[in-house]
Amino acid sequence: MHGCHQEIARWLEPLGAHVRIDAAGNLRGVYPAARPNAPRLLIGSHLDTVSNAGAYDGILGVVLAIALLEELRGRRLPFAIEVVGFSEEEGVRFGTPFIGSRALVGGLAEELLGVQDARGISVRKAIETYGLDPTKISEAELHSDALGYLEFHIEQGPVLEKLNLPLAAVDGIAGQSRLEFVFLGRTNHAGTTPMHLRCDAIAGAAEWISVVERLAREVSGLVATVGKIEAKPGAANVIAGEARLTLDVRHISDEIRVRTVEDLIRQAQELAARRGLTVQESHLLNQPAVAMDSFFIGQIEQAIVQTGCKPHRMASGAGHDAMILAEKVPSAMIFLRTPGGISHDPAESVLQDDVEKAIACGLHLLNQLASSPDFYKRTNRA
Ligand code: HGY
Ligand code: MN
Ligand code: MN
Repeated sequence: MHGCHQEIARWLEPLGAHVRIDAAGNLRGVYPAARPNAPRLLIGSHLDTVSNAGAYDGILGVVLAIALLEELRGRRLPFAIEVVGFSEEEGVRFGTPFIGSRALVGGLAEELLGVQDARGISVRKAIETYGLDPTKISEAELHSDALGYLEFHIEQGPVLEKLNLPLAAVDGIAGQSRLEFVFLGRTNHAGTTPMHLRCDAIAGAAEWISVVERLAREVSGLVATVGKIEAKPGAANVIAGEARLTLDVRHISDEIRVRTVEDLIRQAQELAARRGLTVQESHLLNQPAVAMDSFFIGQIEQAIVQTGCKPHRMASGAGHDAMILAEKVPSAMIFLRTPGGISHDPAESVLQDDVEKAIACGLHLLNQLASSPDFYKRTNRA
């Protein structure tokens, strides 16, 4: 991340932006306005990735923000532009997403700083090891001069490709629940233990995983994923005594999502009891669905039309920092088509022509906002 921040600073500073890394590890690059003490518009995305990721999820939103500054060719607007590269949006290392963006809305709670990674290193320790001071996290918070937040991001799904559209305005982001389940049975010998005398944690977890998939297939718009499973002791000739797995549930309706999680917890407990297992679940995230800002959505659609493309509105199944920023400032997203709908994989890609259209759309958007009296009337929701 040090190297990534240095590279991005090398792109931003020649454009006249002042770059710093805040105490939550977010890159903050401010491109000044035409006059001092002007309000600011934030444009950015996250710089971290999932393991074995593609090359566009997150970073494309930061690079597009920098490309817009380049396209301004030194022109200053009535508002400053703050390019933000968020840390820890994916939640891979600490199990909890949106750590960097929470710092901007004052949501980086004390207990989150204590959460540890697989090696027992806490968020607080990781911040110190990077060379930052976790006691200064409150300084990362947005001030009342923030007019809003825009995020360019790949769709990460098949919708725009099916519609043969390059760009879309996001009108809402699905809520997401993340939990960890631990099924506990009894380790035993694979050769000498008859089937009816087993308390097999992996077999129990496997039965429950098929329940997760079946339930999600039955509810429209619901997705549920067991993305990680670890078994102990993990030997071919030993019946597993422990199976630890993650659950990710998403839906645009919070009521359906929460009810699904409750149902899956109940079914895990019933199945465990039937198999002589115990099961413990821990809640890692309960992120409500978030609507994007209607003024921005209208402005984005207008800019898409100006770019010569057909406007389209859609919800995002993926979570984004915009859903955290929306707690404090009007926020919105512009999606770019994802060829093959493939993401969170090295095969993730974008079409260069779509990226050019995204830059043109972003420039139309900046010019629209620069001349919009309504834009300046907006105030922080803080
Ligand atoms: O998992 C997600 O929704 C996103 O990629 N952070
Ligand atoms: Mn992602
Ligand atoms: Mn992302």
